[in-house]
Amino acid sequence: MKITRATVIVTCPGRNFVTLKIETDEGVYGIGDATLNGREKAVVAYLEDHVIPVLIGRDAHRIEDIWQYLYKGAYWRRGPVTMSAIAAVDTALWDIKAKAAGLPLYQILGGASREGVLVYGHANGADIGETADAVGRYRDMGYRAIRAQSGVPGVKGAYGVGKGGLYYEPADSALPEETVWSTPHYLRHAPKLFERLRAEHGEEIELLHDVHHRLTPIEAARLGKDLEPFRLFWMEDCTPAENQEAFRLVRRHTTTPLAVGEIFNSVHDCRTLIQEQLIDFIRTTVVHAGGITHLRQIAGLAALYQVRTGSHGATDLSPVCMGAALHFDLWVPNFGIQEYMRHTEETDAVFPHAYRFENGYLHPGDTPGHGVDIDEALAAKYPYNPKQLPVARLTDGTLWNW
Ligand code: EZ4
Ligand code: CO
Repeated sequence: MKITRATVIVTCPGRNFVTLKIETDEGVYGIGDATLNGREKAVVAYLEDHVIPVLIGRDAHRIEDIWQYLYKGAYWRRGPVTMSAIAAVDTALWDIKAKAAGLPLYQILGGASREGVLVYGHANGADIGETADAVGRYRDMGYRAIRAQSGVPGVKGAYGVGKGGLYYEPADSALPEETVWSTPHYLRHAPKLFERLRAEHGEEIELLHDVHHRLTPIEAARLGKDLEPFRLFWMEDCTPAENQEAFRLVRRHTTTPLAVGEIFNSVHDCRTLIQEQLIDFIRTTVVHAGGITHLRQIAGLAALYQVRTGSHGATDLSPVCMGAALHFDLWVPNFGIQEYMRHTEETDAVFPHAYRFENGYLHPGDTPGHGVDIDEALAAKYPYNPKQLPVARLTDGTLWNW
């Protein structure tokens, strides 16, 4: 089955998405997500200028060989742009293989290991009361696991606080918005949030929290300890992880489970974290970590060390990524949880999909392939609209980690 054509589709039904479509001489086509939030055009150029020309004429069934060709053949390995481009090709090829076999993708990977994919939603609020109410709304919708973030007194524009409603979108400005960060205020506030959530919502609901890289290792250790009474499912990205050894310090001090990896793009970004069992959940995704092929390798390493998966699933990962991720999640033996931020109705209309939410679980559906398509005519009605993520500065002006 020869690849005859590949095209990149950029669309902005509320936010920007980049999709790769690969067509074959047998009429079967596949799609893959290539969205890199705030850096979309870099991946578009990488695909159009450097990847698509070498794909034409190759056998679409040779997924592994094409992956190796794009990774080793580029000479320049890894990095978010390269790995998102490779991921898009890989996802589209798995879609094609499963469609050609007439099977949903999870069957090709090894079949279902569970009945559904446990997901967590996002409860945000300007203060603790609003967040507690938002948790209630997610419980009413059937969610069994909920991430909770709230505004922090003394901090303007804390991470994860929406502008109203259930929808949260951090990349909403043509040039990066400047926010202010105060660690002392946050460290005093966060345990109060979870104390209130446990008092109001009980022990049964799983609660998660995203620190979004704001703390130093010893501050993260302190927060982990302070959150222990509230039994979090995980504390995410408590400190930047380029230095994987930094997590040794956090780990030594707290039993709060740790999750990291949404900005990783390769198994080498998490090798030490996994092998030294410094984390409990690895958050690498289909789109940013080289596709199903590479994610499978990361999950395989993690399984040896009882680290479970907890893939990133924010709104900047398109429904195409979500569909592929759900097939992966249904199969992967060491599955933990899947993040699920609901897309807007406009986005769902551009990307018709087979996956569905029921009682706190997502199901990928049984449509052959990964079950997500793109309505190209509708996509064309939403032109690219440049948006970037915010930056954060400490109160004295020092640039910090957003
Ligand atoms: O800030 O996806 O866990 N979710 C997150 C997200 C990220 C965005 C960055 O593109 O941290 O909200
Ligand atoms: Co996060």
